[in-house]
Amino acid sequence: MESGMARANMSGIPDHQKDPTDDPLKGFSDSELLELLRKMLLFRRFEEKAEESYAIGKIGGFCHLHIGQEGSAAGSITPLRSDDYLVTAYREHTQALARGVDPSAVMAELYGKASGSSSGKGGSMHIFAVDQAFMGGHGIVGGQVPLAAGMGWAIKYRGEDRVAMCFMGEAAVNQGAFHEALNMAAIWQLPVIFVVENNEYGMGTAFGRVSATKVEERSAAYQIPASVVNGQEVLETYRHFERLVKEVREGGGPRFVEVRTYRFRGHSMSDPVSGTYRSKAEVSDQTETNDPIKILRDRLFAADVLSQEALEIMDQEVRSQVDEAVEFADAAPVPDSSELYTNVYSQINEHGRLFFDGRDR
Ligand SMILES: Cc1ncc(C[n+]2csc(CCOP(=O)(O)OP(=O)(O)O)c2C)c(N)n1
Repeated sequence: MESGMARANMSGIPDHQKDPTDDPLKGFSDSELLELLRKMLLFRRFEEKAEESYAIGKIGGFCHLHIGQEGSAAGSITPLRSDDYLVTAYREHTQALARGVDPSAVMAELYGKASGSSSGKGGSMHIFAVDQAFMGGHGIVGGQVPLAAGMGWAIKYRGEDRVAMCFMGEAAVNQGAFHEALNMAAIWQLPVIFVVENNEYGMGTAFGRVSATKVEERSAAYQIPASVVNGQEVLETYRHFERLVKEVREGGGPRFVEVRTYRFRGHSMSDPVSGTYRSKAEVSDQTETNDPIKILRDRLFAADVLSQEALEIMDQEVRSQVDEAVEFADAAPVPDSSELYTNVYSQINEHGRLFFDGRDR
């Protein structure tokens, strides 16, 4: 890892909007700080391995990496309770890990294996772990947003004190489904936190080129309180979400958060890192100065919470965990061909005819 650096406020968030903490480490125990670092390292190493496995043909189909956005996943999901719903888009490997889904089950899913979290039928974009309230992995931009409203409604109907958290990229805020869902969430005051991970680009399109307003202004029409947080600062992100989760759990109604972040890789594994829509210099500048892992690492070095040696041990442990996930995925069986006919709406009956809900079609 490279050495530390002093960092200016690169998030673009005016200082007056930031959480008013003098010392970002304040209130965190050493073990909480190290755990957040370990999580982000796991996410990074997992994604690097997925990248490698994709390059050698072990993973097929689409594969969108979250490298550069680890602070967003660790900072927002860690404050949730394990029974709170999580629903998200297709850049979700690390969000599943943050929820506690076994890295081996996630890697096996990427490999399309029967031991994967969706039995190898979902792949990279459709990781599900319903027993852990991880409600997927959705490939249609904005498609998960109405589902989150449904989860919020179910929570309210059953009188539970759970929260539903819904992630989306900034491009999703131009979708009609986004507006319908926010409107319903506001009318019924549903316990949903809508999280826009703004990594600046929807595929090759800078957000500013396709939006008449800023992301943070998008919930104003529905009077849902909005806030902005710098996702590259995991501690700030954690504190921000800790407060929001509490407010929503206590019946405060929906919230809307823009997490400012940056994607260090291409849109997906089939796209170049920079392409024609952003310069190599921009990407290398962000990688050097706005890496959530380096930022926390340097804070922990400076506060004597972490030594270089302890970091190397932690990194080695995380690498071993990821290697085990790859070995598991490699050795796992592919789904049986009979599985082609399960988990679909229509099924084939014993006469070879399609049926649905027990009726012939
Ligand atoms: C309804 C719909 N339209 C278009 C696409 C094609 N598409 C896939 S990803 C993407 C960009 C989405 O960007 P963003 O929501 O910002 O998420 P990010 O990839 O940056 O995480 C588009 C347009 C799609 N999947 N669904």
